[in-house]
Amino acid sequence: HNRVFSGVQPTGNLHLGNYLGAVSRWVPLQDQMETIFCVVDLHAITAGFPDPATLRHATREVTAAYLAAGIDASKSIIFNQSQVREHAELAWIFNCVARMGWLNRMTQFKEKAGKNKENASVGLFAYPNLMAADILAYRATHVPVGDDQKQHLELTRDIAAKFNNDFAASIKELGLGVPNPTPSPETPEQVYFPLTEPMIAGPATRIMSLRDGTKKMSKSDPSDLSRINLTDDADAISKKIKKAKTDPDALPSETDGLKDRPEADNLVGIYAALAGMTKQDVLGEYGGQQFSAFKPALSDLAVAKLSPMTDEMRRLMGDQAEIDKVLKDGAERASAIAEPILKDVRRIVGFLELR
Ligand code: AQP
Repeated sequence: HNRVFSGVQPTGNLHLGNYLGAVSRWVPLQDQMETIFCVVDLHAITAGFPDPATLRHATREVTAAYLAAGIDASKSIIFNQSQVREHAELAWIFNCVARMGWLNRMTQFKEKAGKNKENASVGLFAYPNLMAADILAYRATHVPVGDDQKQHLELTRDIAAKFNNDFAASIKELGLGVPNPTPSPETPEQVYFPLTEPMIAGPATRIMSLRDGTKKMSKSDPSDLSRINLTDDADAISKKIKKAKTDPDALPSETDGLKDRPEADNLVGIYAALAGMTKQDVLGEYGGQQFSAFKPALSDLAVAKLSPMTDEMRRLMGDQAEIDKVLKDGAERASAIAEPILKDVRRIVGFLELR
């Protein structure tokens, strides 16, 4: 059956890109499928260990953001990655499934490691294997993410396919497979892992920096003016939108007119996503107007949408015990799914069972 898995790293303030590209899109899925949402703290140490107190704070803050955005702990499993051991264990097995050549092609590693590749952590390089383990420890079928994660999702499918192939005989012998939903002469009849589908759609799959329309909005951008944080108050939001880079022209009346205007395209996309409209609808309303008129409208909309969430996050952060309880309960429910899957995987691979 359909099962959704997704997550966000506790590496700093969540921003509008994380919200529109990921978390906000998870909310309606809760009523359609089984949903599992993780705070991926094991990923948060790959680019250097944050200060331990900062990491603890960020883990709780991301949890608070999930809850404030409308993720409901009675409908979804909300948990913290390091509290479910199966992620790390399956990641190790996947380190031995994935090929160096596959990981060498990952553009995010190249971007994050920068010029100093020799000094990047091994964890940063192997990050996509851990992400595959996050998803496949639940045999999840769907992963809603922003556009930047597309390549990692393809790698997850490659890992699942290679595992299914390499262990086809063992899977069959143990009777642990399910019929291959996409049969072909080259693939086994019985498979263990699904080929997970990415869910990347809508006007906000890639929110760009407010300072540079060619760079994605990101937690690690040194300029705080480049992003709207979910913890920003109304004044900060207005100031950042006012200062957002634009070109001097009026907004076009058709989406075609946004080509080669990355900053305009980005602001229209943000408006569309926040209002639940298409970009064309936004241009139908604002086409022909100057940014001096559009920006205040965008500010008002952003404040109206985000401030109730910010208030709720602040309230939740005042009750640490409540957040920790949500995570504990979530970890128990997540483990109940992942433990039997890892038990199968150990048998498939040939590890002796503990008796
Ligand atoms: N700019 C973005 N537009 C749309 N979606 C985005 N996502 C991230 N940035 C944008 C989506 O948010 C989810 C969680 O991302 P993450 O925190 O796990 O890692 P990230 O993609 O590395 O996020 P950042 O904010 O860009 O952090 P840094 O600066 O550390 O790299 C994912 O679904 C992602 O697609």
